[in-house]
Amino acid sequence: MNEKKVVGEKAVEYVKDGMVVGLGTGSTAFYFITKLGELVQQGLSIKGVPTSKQTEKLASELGIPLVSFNEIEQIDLAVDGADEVDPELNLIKGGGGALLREKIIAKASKTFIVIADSHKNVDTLGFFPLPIEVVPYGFKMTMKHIRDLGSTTKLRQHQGNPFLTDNGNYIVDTSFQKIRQPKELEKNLNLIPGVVDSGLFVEMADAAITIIDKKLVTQV
Ligand code: ABF
Repeated sequence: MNEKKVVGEKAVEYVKDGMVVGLGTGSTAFYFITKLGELVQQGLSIKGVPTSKQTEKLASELGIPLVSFNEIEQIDLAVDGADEVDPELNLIKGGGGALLREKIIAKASKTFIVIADSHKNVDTLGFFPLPIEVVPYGFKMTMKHIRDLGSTTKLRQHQGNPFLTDNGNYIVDTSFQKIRQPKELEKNLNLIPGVVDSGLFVEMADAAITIIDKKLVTQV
C-alpha cells in the first residue's frame, strides 16, 4: 500500500466547495494536492494558500487557483504532512524546511488536518531531529542558546552552503531525544532571540489521518 497516497487522498473528502484551503508541503501533501487538482478540473471551486514555493509551483501546474495569504481573513481547512505525530496529535514538522509558513497557515485555519503514514506515529516526540528556523544574524550564538536547553545542534546544509528557507533564514536541526513536555520546550525555544520558530506544533492539529495496523484511521 502506498500509505502517503492513501492518507493524502482521504483528506480531500474534507474539502468543500467554496473553501479557502491551506496546502501543505512534502511528499504526503503532494498526493492531497494532486487529488485536489483533479477535483478542481472537474469543477470544484476552492482557493489554495500554499505553505511553500515548492507547493505554489505544484498547485499552479495543476490549475488550483491560489490566493495570497494577506488577501484572506481565514483559512477554512489546512492539510499538511508531518515528521512525527504523538498520541495527543502534537507534531514535529519542518524536515522539508517549510515549518514557518506551515505553522502560520495551520494557526490561521479553522481546521488543521495532519496526514501521516504509519512511520510517523510515535509515543513520544523527539527521535526525528527537531528543526528550528533561525535568522542568519548571530546564528552561532543562537545555536549555543539552543544547546543550553539540552540539545545537540547542526546547521542544515545544501550543496555546501547553509540551507536557506523560503523566508531567507537558516534551519538548525536539533536532537532533544525524548520531548516529554513539548509545550514547554516550544515556549522556551521561542524565548531565544534569533529563533524564528520551531517545528514543534503543539495542540494545533484537529485530526490526523494515518495508517495503524495497515488500516486507514482518522484520529481526533
Ligand atoms: C512537511 O513535509 C513538513 O513539515 C514535514 O517535514 C514533511 C513531511 O514529510 P513527507 O510528507 O514528505 O513524509 O509537511
